[in-house]
Amino acid sequence: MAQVNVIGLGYIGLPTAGLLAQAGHQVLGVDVQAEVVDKINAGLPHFEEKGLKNLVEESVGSGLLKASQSPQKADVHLIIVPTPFIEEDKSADMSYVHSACENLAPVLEEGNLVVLESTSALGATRQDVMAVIEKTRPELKGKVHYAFCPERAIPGNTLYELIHNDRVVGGVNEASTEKAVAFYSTFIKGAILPADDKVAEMVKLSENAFRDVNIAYANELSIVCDELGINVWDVIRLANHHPRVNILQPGPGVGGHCIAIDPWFIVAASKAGNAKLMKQAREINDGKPHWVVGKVVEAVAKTNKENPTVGLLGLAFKPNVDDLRESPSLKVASLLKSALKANIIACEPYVEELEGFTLVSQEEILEKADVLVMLTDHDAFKTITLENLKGKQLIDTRGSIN
Ligand code: SAJ
Repeated sequence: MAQVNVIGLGYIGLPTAGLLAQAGHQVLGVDVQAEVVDKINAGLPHFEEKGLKNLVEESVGSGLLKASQSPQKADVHLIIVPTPFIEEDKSADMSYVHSACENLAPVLEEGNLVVLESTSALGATRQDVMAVIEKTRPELKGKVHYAFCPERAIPGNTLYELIHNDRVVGGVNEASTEKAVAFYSTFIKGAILPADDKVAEMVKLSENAFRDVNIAYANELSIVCDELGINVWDVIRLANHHPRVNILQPGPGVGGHCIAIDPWFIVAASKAGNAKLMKQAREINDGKPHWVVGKVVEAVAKTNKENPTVGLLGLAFKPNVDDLRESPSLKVASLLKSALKANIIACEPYVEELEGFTLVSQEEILEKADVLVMLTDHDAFKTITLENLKGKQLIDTRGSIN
């Protein structure tokens, strides 16, 4: 068993640190935020995720997981820090990765393994990790192993997916790949698939771009069907009976911090402009909230009321989570505020308060709304019946009510 530094204790870093400790490794979780470190040392996670509370309590209790603001000497160092999206030039902000590497460099020793897990632009393993470390510690050139190993876990089922999903591990040379494969095999039950760093980086981005392109197809189909007066939900349901067809679900757009962002890194990397389909898919999915707003504006006009009420169901980026990051539902809500004179109210069971919005209960929204817009189909909304919709206009972006 190894001594491991997990740098970055966020949505993936903390679960990974706990799972490593559970597998018997001695883990130091590193985070720049003192309050996060203190909480974890007290055995408490700082965010909600199924099973995480028990895992952190047990790992800290057994002495195998400790947290600190700075890394120590270890055999393996995993970098799992945020790489925020820079809207202006559609790039990844690698500054957290850079500072993680600068802090790590002084404790690194010959033979250590450094793995980048954060979603990154292509080339990051070499440019943003290896080169940054070698600048501070030139004497370690060629003596430290470097690899990229993207995570694939879905929020809401992170612990299960981290252990059971197959993982791609790409080293900067064969020895690095072998070392990383051997390490991940100590705690992952899925297959560990060897690659090189460039392939592994592209695998991560292309998985999310694949999904984005397929959702764009569903979103485009929904707009075409709407124009032609055809029920898209029936079309998809029936088309998917074909053994080789699996059309995804249209919605108000694509959100979250992964699928709506990663394809841009491929688009940016192809300087010759060859990533045409992926770029178009991004634009289709980003355009969907605007299309939904147009539909709501039309519906409001049809109410013939001077001051109608528009009720928005769900603001999170996908069902049954509290995450509002890059949420297309929230985008629709914000656009409607400037597009309409109407009263806008919203029901978001996973959020208590939200600046700039009037959040109400499901009961109240069903009572007051003249136009009801289904944006995020949380399970809680499954109780809504046709009876509830009498006298109202419905815009159902998820096809979950009609
Ligand atoms: N969506 C649709 N229609 C669909 C499926 C999804 O409109 O048929 C929308 C959702 O409502 C949401 C967005 O797409 O707004 C993304 O949701 P998601 O549940 O598909 O994915 P994420 O963003 O939560 O997680 C993704 C996953 N990647 C893939 O499925 C290829 C996850 O496995 C990755 O680990 C994660 O990105 C990541 O960290 O990259």
